[in-house]
Amino acid sequence: MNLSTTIAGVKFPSCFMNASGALCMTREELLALGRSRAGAIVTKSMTVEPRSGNPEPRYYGFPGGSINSMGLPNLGYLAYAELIPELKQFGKPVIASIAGLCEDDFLTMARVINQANPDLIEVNLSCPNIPGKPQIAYDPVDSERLLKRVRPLIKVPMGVKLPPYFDPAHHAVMAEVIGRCGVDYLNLINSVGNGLVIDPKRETPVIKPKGGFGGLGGSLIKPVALANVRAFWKLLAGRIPIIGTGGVVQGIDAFEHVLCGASAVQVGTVLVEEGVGVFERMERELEAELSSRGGRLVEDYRGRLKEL
Ligand code: IRO
Repeated sequence: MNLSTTIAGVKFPSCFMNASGALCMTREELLALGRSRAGAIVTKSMTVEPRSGNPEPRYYGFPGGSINSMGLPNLGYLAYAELIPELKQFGKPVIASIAGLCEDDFLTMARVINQANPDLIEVNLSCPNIPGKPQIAYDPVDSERLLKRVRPLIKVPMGVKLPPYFDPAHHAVMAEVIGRCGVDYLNLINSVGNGLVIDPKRETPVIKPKGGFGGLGGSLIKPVALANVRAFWKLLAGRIPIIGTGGVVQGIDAFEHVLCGASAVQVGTVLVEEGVGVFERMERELEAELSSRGGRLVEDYRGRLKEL
């Protein structure tokens, strides 16, 4: 069966790929994604300077999902610019994720990363874990200004990674911003920011940064992710392709994202837990799901949720 998909004119051999942040910071991790069945290689969000990130423990997995406050550990954009040509040799799309600590950082990185020619560039407006820095995409005015400044510097398709929104009015405002800024695809959603998981036995949070507050991922956020994919798919009338991220643990979760409007899905928590073998399992599971329904392509089901 063919699980390939196309996003903003770029062909992906499989609709499954890593979520930025999951096993994609070092050269070795990125090469392992290249060798795996992942349909793309997505880099860790990069900053201008290399960063070691927040103090540990900063990631915790539990049965329903995960919490993280990594704090943008990454090699710095110049290192990723150098790696991109090597990553492109795997013959699948390379998505470079950029996350500035201020607006000008996005411009600095966009210029250089664009020169390195990844297949797509993703502007991360939704990191929840930098102490003292709010998620940019929760401010539509800041988001629009930033996107309009960065857009002309990016010649490859430009995506935007958004945080979850919890009110239809917020979906509507951001969909209008996205529609005005030349965005080629959306990635929905980043982790659900500033949750708190505690260990009652030790009477402590499970992670150290920010008093234990961190971004939630995994199964427990799937309904939030699906709602955001669906809301933006409808508001933008299917004109802007969507990568669905959040709660993709089994093939059926990917199918649900597709029904809501996703063209591809990303795997975060369960990739960290299972390693790169997860892509083969997900492919098998989604193939079984599609063939049991008589469809052959992701395309056959995209956006086709039957509302009651
Ligand atoms: O803490 C992180 O590095 C992080 C980032 I940049 C993000 O976009 N989402 C997330 O859950 N963690």
